[in-house]
Amino acid sequence: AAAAALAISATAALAEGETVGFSQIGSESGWRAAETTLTKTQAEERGLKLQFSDAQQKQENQIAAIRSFIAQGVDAILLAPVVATGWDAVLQEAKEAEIPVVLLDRQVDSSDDLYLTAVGSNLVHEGEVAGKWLVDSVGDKECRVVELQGTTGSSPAIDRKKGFENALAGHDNLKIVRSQTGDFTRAQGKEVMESFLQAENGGKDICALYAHNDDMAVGAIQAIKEAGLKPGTDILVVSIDGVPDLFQAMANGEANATVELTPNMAGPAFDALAAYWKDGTQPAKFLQTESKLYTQADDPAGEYERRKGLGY
Ligand code: GZL
Ligand code: ZN
Repeated sequence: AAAAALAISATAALAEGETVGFSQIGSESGWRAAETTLTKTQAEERGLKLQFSDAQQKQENQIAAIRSFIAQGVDAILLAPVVATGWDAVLQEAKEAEIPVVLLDRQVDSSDDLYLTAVGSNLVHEGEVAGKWLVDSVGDKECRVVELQGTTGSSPAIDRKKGFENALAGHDNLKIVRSQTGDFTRAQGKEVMESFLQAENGGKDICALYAHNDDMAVGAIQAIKEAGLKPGTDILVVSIDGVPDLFQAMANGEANATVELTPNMAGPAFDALAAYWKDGTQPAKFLQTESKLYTQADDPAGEYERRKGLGY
C-alpha cells in the first residue's frame, strides 16, 4: 500500500512539474509583450517549467523551436503562429510524439485534430466591431478610410480586414482607399501612414484610419501630428488590442476607439492542459476570449491606469 501511495504521489508531483515549450512570435507589439509576461508569470504560479523561444517573426524559427521541444520531450507546446499556413508537418510530428499543442491568439489552416485547442478572440468579429463603430460615427458623410494591416498572411490580418469590410458593406459613403501592411509595429505603422498622408493631399482627404492593432495606430498618430493634422478629430482613429498607450492617446483626444484583446491567453491554455494531463479531457477546439469596444466615453485615463504595468 505504501509503495502504491508513493507511486501516486510521484505521478501527482509529475503533473505539477510539467514542462511546457512556448514558441512565441516575437515582441512586435506592446500586446505581444504583455502576453509573454502573463504566460511566464502564470507558468510560475502553476509550478510549470516554461521553455521560452522568441522567433523574431520568422516561421522557420518557430518550426525549429517546436522540433527542439519535441526532442526534449516536453509535456505540451504553446504556439502563437506568426502566419496561418505551413504548419501541417511539424504539428503532425508533435502529434506522433503525443505532445499536445495549444494555439495562442492566432489560427492555423491545419486540421484541428493536429492541436488540442486554440485560445483566442473572434478576429472577424473584432473587425466588425471596429467597422460598426466607424459606420455609426460618420453617419451619411463621405468618408475615405485608410487601413494599416497586420502581418501579411497572419490570421488577424486576414480576419480583421474581412470583419471591417463586412461592417462597411452597404454603406457606400465609406470607402477604404488605401490598405497596406504595417506588420503590427509602431515604426512601420508610422512609416506607412506617412505615405498615406502624402498620397492623400497631405492627409486632408483622409477621414479615418483603421489599424489592425493599437501599436500601428500609435505610430500613425505620430505621423498625423507631424503632418500638422489632429488625430482623433481631422482623422478618426480606430484600432484593436486595448494597450495602455492607446488609452493614453484616447484620453488626449488623439484616438477614438479600440477593441480590447485580452493578453491572458495562457490562463485558458494551462487550464485545458491541466485537465488533459489529469485524465485526457478533450477541450473544445476553440476557447474564445472577449472583444469589448472602448471609446472616449469609457474613462480612457482610468483604463490606462488599470493596464499600466501589466507587462505591455
Ligand atoms: C491578435 C494578435 C496580434 C495583436 C497584435 O490575436 O495575434 O498580434 O493584435 C500582435 O498586437 O502583433
Ligand atoms: Zn460580429
